[in-house]
Amino acid sequence: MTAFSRRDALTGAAGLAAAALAGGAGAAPKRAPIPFGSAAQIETFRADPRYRDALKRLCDVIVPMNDLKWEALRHDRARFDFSGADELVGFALKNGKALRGHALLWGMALPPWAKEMATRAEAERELTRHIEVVVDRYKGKIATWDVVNEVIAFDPKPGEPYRDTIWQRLLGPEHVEIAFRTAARVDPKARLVLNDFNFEEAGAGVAARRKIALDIVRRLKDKGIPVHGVGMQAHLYAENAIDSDGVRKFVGELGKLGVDVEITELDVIDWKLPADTATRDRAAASLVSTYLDAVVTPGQPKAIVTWGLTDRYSWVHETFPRKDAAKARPLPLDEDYRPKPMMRVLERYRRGRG
Ligand code: 9MR
Repeated sequence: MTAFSRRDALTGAAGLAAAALAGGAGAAPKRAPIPFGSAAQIETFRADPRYRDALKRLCDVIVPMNDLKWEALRHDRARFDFSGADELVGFALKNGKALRGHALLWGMALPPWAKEMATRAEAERELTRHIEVVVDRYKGKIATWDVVNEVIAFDPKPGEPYRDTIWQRLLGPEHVEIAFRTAARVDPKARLVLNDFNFEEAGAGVAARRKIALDIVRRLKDKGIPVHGVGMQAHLYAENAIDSDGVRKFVGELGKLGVDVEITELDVIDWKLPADTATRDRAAASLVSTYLDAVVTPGQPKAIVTWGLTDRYSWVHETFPRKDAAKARPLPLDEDYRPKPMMRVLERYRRGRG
């Protein structure tokens, strides 16, 4: 297989499984099926057999939620700890799932020693070595990497496109290039992605974020550094409208630069919606449908990945607690693993009918 077709297939067996599904009973597919996946949290994966079963049953793609972060791999500076990552990668491969690796460079989830790095040389040495060791270990197993995560400033000021992180402070804008260049050198067949959040709302700040993503991709391409995709996290706030036009234009522009998108961390933050569960579930499904419609109009996302599968476990519970006693319902399955309306929307795309 050529590098292109391998990357293009992304999910191998998983893509074929989705294609087979698309050929099943019911309406004909409108487009190529889009592989569906979820992030998997190691503690829950170990403790809850129903969680493992849901990953097996529903996913084409699995993303270790936290175990490929520096905090997990590098708590000890001298030694890499691959225990959690190996367990999830092994499970995925055994069950014919594709893998996304998250994330080679991030300003957060760093061990204390990494936050104390003091010189440019030290940061470059550690970053390069980290990417060499990690990408090499999973070469041929992890097809896609979030090479950089959340490097774009939250609310960018003119002339300050990058988020203030240890990497930006010590290496300047070059941190992005070093990361992509190193990942490409170690696994030339891997699909390399710039992953970030909030490309979907209206407003000048979000428009600036989209422009910065386009600028980064353009600059990498101009320098001959491989970049294949932009990961749109899509933590969707239920109280905010989707800027469908803005999303369509963004995905279209990326396409012109020769870069695909993928949805990497989809969930719905429902803290401001009324407590009634049916109302919330309908609103979440409708928001996800509006969002995905905008993304697929100009593009064919390589994958749609949710940040967990069941409302039983989600970062949204702690980070966006509701004012009433109701529990957040951010994900496609409810607390008892029953599919919610959002799951039906996702299945449509997985079957090529979205
Ligand atoms: O869901 C993740 C949570 O379990 C971790 O404690 C946290 C810090 O590592 O990261 C969460 O995932 C984040 C992802 O890695 C990047 N985008 C935002 C996600 C939610 O915070």
